[in-house]
Amino acid sequence: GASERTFIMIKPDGVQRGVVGDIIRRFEQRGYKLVALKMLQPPKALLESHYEEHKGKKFYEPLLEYIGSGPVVATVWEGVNVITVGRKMLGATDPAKSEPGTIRGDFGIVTGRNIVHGSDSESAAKREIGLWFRPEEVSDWKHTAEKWIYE
Ligand code: YYY
Ligand code: MG
Repeated sequence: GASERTFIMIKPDGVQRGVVGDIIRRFEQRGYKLVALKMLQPPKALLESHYEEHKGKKFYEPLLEYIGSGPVVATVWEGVNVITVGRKMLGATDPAKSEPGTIRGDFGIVTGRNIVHGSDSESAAKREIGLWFRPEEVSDWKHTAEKWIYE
């Protein structure tokens, strides 16, 4: 598979629960490369764009209120299959259906407080990275361990 990038965001509940470091650790430990990171209080317009596919659904307004309620930690990770594997590391949307060992399965109980966001496709990843980061905020750097992570 080709190397790709995904957008992973630790939601305000993840920040409040004190699991920012744990979530970053899991991706680092797996071998993925951190290429962008920032904490911010997301403006409403950004969240409307980010969640535009859900506009009109019954959970849309509470979702925007929840994600906008405090600072989030926005990150971009790079590696082979990181979009699909990243989603597996997150677990199911509903933490009750997430396996233990996943982020949501280890830290969450209900869908409306599910700790973390991850892009679900290549097109979503591109779109979300572009929404949350300016190009110069994403670092190109060489992982010196790369030859020990990939064959
Ligand atoms: O991509 P993912 O976050 O796993 O789920 P989505 O179906 O895209 O929904 C986005 C977000 O909305 C979800 O993480 C929690 C919230 N949500 C909700 O509160 N209630 C639902 N029934 C569905 C989603
Ligand atoms: Mg989604």
